Amino acid sequence: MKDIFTAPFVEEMRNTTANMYRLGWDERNGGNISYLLDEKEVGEYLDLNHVIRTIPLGFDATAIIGKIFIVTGTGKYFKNVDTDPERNLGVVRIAADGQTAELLWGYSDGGKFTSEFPAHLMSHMARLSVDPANRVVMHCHPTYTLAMNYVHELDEKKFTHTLWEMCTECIVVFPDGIGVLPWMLCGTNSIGEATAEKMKEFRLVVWGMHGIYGAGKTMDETFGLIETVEKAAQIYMLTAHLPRINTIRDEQMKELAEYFGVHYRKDFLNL
Ligand code: 2HA
Ligand code: ZN
Repeated sequence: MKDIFTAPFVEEMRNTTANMYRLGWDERNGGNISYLLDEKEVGEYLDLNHVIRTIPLGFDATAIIGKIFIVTGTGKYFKNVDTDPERNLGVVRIAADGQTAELLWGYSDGGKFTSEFPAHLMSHMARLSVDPANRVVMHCHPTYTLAMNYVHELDEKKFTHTLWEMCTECIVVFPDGIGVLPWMLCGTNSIGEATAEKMKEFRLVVWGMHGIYGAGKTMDETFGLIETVEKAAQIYMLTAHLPRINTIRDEQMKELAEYFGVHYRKDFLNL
């Protein structure tokens, strides 16, 4: 059996959480990541027949029975994942009853997965239904994106359009746009269901006045989506109070999307 501390998926979780913390997106216990793993790969590092303990999920995950995830722990700080991954992360498998998670590794202080695990798993199910290659769901509190929530209408079309205007590459990076939810109570199944509903349509979902969710095939894709939104939101917050002299026009965004061959939300442009 190989050493789990050398597993690429553990390394990716360590690097990504450290990066997100360094960028100021994950203060205190803010943020969470779940990463769908390949059973064969996990089997090289862990005995798949050895369940440390079981943890109730609190909702029905029948659609993903047997799937294995590495997930950040509840109350844990991204700041600390790199130095103590076994305490701050866990590898869990959805049990045959679809109602419990089987802990295969981690949460070494008796902890459990993030309180946002319902939103994560429901989002995984929603993304997998439209993209079978989806692996990652990521949540964080990026500073400028959050700041923008207070001064910009929380409307999907308007929010997406404003961000597309802020950097030339935005419409190419997230042509599917951004779903927006109003402020809702976090940690609940209801916000999970609402997020998953949006995830059928979008890889990015803003939680009004809270943060953002991203989903993708790889850690890089998912991180890159949020990073691009955050960059655009930063440009917006640096310029929103100043007279606008230049802008990227809708015809230019259309030109970009067509040149790069992306399927974009035509209804989010005003043409
Ligand atoms: O886990 O970010 O939304 C901490 C959070 C909750
Ligand atoms: Zn949060």
